[in-house]
Amino acid sequence: MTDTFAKDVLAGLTAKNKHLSSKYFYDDNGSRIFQEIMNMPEYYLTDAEFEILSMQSRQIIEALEFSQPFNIIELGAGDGFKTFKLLENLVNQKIDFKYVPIDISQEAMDILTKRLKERLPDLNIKPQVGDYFEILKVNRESIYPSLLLFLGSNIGNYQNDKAIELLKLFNDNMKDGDKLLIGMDLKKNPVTIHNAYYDKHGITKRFNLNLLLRINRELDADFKVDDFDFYCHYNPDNGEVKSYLVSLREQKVNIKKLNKTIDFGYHELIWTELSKKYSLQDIKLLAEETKFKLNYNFLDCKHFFTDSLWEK
Ligand code: AVI
Repeated sequence: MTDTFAKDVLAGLTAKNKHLSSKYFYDDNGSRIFQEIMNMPEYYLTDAEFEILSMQSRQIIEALEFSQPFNIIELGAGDGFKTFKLLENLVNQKIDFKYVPIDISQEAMDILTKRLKERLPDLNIKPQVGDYFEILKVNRESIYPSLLLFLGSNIGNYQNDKAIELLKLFNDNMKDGDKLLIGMDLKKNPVTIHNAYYDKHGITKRFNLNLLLRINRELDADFKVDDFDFYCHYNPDNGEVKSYLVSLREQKVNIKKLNKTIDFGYHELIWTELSKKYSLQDIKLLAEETKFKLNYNFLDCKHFFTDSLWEK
């Protein structure tokens, strides 16, 4: 990771418009801050998706129309436990399925497996650590149907062309009739979205600044985090929340491992994250463009979020 991390940081900070990828937010400290974000009342996404998966699990299972046994493969499961209610419902109904959570973090997989085994001793769980696509390739050979889970609006962190590429890759690695349940945050009152990301407690600011601390630690840099601020903006016209770090003065930052000094102008921005919001029409078009059939949108009661069921 460090090699690609170094390369990406160098490319991003020497670009005309500086940028860093939000995929690098999630070191151990960043993952802990993200848990704090998910616990904030303003960050409605977590509660909305939890409501869908707990209140509508029966309808979701029925909509799969799968013969048994089948597989549930969760991409980027983390240790978040968000799928618990869905799994609990399946286990209680004595449905024959195998749960395959996939994540790059061994630690996250160990925690998730331990917690699930304690609470659902009858669950057939086969955790996998590694690259999604290597594992999905193996799944293609399975004689059983599969449901892929890509929850939490993770797709919203990809720029449109990358999101299309990723969804097409999912599609290529699925069998005809396999399903994808994909979590997507919906367009809504811009004030609600603004408050979820520009939070008054400054937790999202800490989440962003942690990336500079990570560069200091892993690439031997001398970012002074007090000399940077956080800004984010929701554009209701295109559904994009864009997050930035802002240099509070003209300054130089030395990154020893890159052998590079980076100049920052007064108020210069580093773009750190895209969090895209969708209309139901946007979702239909995205499914069509990536060769899926959209079967059903499972919405929460406020219509803030959807777990959208797609079929190959
Ligand atoms: C992980 N991802 C879907 C989150 C989001 O809402 O874009 C990450 C996040 N960034 C700021 N707050 C939460």
